[in-house]
Amino acid sequence: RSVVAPADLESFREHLKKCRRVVALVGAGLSAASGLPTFRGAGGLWRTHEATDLATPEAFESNPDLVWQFYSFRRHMALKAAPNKAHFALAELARKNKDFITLSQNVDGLSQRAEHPSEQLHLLHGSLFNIKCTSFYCNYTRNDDFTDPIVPALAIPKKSSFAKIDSGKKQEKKKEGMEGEKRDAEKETKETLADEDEVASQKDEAEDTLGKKGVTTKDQTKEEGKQEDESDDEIDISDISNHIPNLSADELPQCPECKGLLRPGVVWFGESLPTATLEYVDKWIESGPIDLILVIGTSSQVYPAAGYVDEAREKGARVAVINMEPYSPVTLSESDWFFQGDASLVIPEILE
Ligand code: BJW
Ligand code: ZN
Repeated sequence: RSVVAPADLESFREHLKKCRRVVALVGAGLSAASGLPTFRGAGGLWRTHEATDLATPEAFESNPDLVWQFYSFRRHMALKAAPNKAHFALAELARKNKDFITLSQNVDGLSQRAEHPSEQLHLLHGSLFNIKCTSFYCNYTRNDDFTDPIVPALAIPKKSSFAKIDSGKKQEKKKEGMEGEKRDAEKETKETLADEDEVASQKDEAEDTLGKKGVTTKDQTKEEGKQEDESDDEIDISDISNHIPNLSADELPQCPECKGLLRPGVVWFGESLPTATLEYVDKWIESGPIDLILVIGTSSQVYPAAGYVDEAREKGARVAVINMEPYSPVTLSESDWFFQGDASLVIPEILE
């Protein structure tokens, strides 16, 4: 069953057939169907923190353990996720048309895992799987997409340990002098390591802690008329946030060369995008007329990425927006085509 209006589809495909130089600007919505949350809106909450508040050098400086726990969690989620049909369709388009490039704001590695030709994939905001040293004089950097958790202290606590914490808390309310049990539960949270059998439940719980289920569980279950699961119900977002363990500097990822603190190789607010990438993209945009820009699953609020839409338009590009919501800054009136829907369904259909 088609997810796009036939008239739109026809005129878009007609145009696409004639296109040579095509660019896709992609954002978090591309990976939403793979189960990874977006930044803004309902999914943009990690425990009680806004994802965008944690994506700053200031947050990392003042709270490296909190920010590392956020990124460790994101690495875990991304590794468990699989590329969806939109990642594969873009990779296929890249193989068919060497004049097509993807500018990705995503750091989740899913386009790479869909085998998007790397020379046509430009990572504007870095990668969760690149790790680099924060020491001023040290250039240590490595790509690491197999160590999860990256250090033991960053393992995602098991659901059972949250349950223990919560039941401990309940008893605490009833009885006085139960401090010991709570301390034990907290200790257990910290000591818990990821293990293979736990992967599925970790994913569920990961969604809980993200707020995807956690924030809305009660309302959603009521709406859907489902029986509330007792143990799910125990996990209250504000409780969980109280149990973000405080980790000391020596428990965080350390540089093997200078013992300095390592950080995720992503681009935070106020930081420059990778110079070589910016130069390549500028050159590509300047080097001739552009036929089409696909703006996929991005709120188009973050610069310089969002600015590429106007730059492409100035080079003659027609604009196709693919978004779940109609309110993105590049709206109906500014785009030549607007395909509302889940990118994982729309993209394979329009690029077919
Ligand atoms: C679906 C869907 C489904 C859901 N299917 N769709 C010019 C003007 C104003 C400000 C600036 C400017 N130039 C620079 C700035 C400052 C700043 C900036 O842009 N601020 C604005 C917020 C105002 N930019 C920077 O600081 C950049 N650096 C820079 O420019 O350096 C030089 C400089 C510095 C300071 C001043 C001036 C110059 C760096 C930006 C780095 C952004 N980093 C992050 C974090 C990366 C690491 C991490 O992942 O944690 O990148 S922030 C976050 O936002 C992340 C994302 O890549 C980025 C964009 O978000 P995205 O992908 O659009 O996600 P959402 O959640 O916003 O939207 C999802 C969309 O999908 C929604 O529309 C949904 O509807 C849709 N959707 N499900 C299709 N299934
Ligand atoms: Zn170092």
